[in-house]
Amino acid sequence: MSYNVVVIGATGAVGGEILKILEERNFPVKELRLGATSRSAGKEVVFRGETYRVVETTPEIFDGMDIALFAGGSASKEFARVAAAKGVTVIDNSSAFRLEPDVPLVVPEVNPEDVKWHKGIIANPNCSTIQMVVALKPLHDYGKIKRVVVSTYQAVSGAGIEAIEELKQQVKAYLNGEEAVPSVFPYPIAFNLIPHIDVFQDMYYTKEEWKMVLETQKIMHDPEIKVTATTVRVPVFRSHSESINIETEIKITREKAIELLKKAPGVKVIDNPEEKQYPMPLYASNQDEVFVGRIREDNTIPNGLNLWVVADQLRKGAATNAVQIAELLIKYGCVKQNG
Ligand code: 11C
Repeated sequence: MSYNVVVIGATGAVGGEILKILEERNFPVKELRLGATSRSAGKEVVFRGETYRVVETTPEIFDGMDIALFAGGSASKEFARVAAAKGVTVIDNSSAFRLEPDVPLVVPEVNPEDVKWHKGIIANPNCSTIQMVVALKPLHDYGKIKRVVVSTYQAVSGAGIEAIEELKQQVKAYLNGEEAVPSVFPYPIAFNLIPHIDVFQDMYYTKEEWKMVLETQKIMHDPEIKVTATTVRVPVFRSHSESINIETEIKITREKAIELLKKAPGVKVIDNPEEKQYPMPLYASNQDEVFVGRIREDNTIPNGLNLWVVADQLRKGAATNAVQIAELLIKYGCVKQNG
């Protein structure tokens, strides 16, 4: 069986990855439509050797479609409920619906069954949250995590195609002795770090930091799990890295953590200090696994563990996770066919 699929935001960083991944995973696409803003309408995109013209997103684009993949941004608020009302199953990568009680927030390695209770929209979590929960789930199942302290090192592509260009331009400017003029970010990002992602909210934390708290609790079905985050933009093009400290109810040794993580779906352990082997963004890019290394017990508390977690946030942190959700929906028979 194959499905009519519409991708909204098809020309952006995540939209482009969604198309690549649908193709790579041989997703059963019958008809494909591509929507974007009026600015990107008219652009051409090649999918499975055929050229498709991107059109401006309007309510009509959803007519007769079975699955809508929204890459993120303001189109979700405007059109996701419109699409769902037409019987289209929406997988949404924006933050608009993630905490709505009638919307499952799904990471297939963690809470796959949640897709079954969707009411038309399934939310794809924030990229920083996805890679963290994939790594934490096997440890939580074994030792019950009480508290998480995470600091992120987030690539510029998390902020879109313009941010990638901004880093490239600033590196060139710096090397030419010219001034690096910021536009996407509030300060130069080349040869700098910016401890500020998204807007500031309650208690001087940013929205990105609150996402990591609230989304983790929802995905893990554990409102008791305490998470505190510091999110930082770094001059890396692709793949987010995270330093994660956890405190568990039951002690997890380094050896046990390695054993649990090696068996966990979607995780690849790279942890060989003698050979200088650990995950790094340069090598995680364009891959779908969540890479975990630098696994060591925290000797300042009885049941503490430190981890270093790296993943391609455009793939596992966004597009791959969204396509995996679509595959789960098909597997569980949760997609209405309208075409
Ligand atoms: C970043 N994590 O790196 C953000 C982008 O909630 O899906 C993802 C925003 C989101 O800037």
